[in-house]
Amino acid sequence: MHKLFIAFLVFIFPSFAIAQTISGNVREDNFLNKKSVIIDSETEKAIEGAKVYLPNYGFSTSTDKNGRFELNANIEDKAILQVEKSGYRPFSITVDKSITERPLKLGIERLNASDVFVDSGVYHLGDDVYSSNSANCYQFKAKPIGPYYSKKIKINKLTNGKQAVIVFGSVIGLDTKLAKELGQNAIVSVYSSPVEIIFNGQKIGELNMNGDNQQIVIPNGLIRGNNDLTIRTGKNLFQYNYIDYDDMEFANLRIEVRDKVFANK
Ligand SMILES: [Ca+2]
Repeated sequence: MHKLFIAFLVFIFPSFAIAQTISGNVREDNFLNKKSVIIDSETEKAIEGAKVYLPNYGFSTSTDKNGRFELNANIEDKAILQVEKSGYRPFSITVDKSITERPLKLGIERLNASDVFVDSGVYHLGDDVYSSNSANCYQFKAKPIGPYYSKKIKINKLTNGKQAVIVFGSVIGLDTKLAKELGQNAIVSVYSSPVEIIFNGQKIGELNMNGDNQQIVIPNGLIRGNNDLTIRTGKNLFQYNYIDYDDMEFANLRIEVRDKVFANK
């Protein structure tokens, strides 16, 4: 799992350079005496007084004057770690017990005027019924809000060459076919449909795997002044007697306006 985690980080790094897309960056640093550190991603200066949470373990702490913090929580499986500091974008990253042995250097970004919507909360979608082999199952402490998350969002008309992008800071607990193939859970034979992202009544994308900073572009033609965003969790495709929603959690949802990246030939 750790190898996969690193591979994902390597994968997202190039996109940072091209589109300034990710909400922070992560580097391993073995010289920190087992303390992780929070820095400003631009100036690389240590940030004092940032709040650090593990919502599913009921743990919270703050960084010291050198930006350092220690996790005195017994992390048994992957967990969402959240960082909050006023003037900065809420930041989250999925961690596991290796963080106590291999501390992290986390770069957080200043709030951006192009952030049109930010929800720093942790939401649990599903029905609270799940297998003990589910990805991250036992750490769901947030009460499920049901199969949907829904929000009304104002977006000003986009100028030429701009696009709006939905960013999921962290996603855990998905038991989709892809999550199973990637070894993100231990369920042998069954899987769920992906999470669907619905914008003004149209499905614009899916979440198929767990991980940080997953992004979905909103087609410009769908954007109005007032918009409906719905995130609907999947369901177990092998349970025919009743609906078994896939229990998952996401944190740090936001919508950013960015320069358009042209993918068409
Ligand atoms: Ca379920």
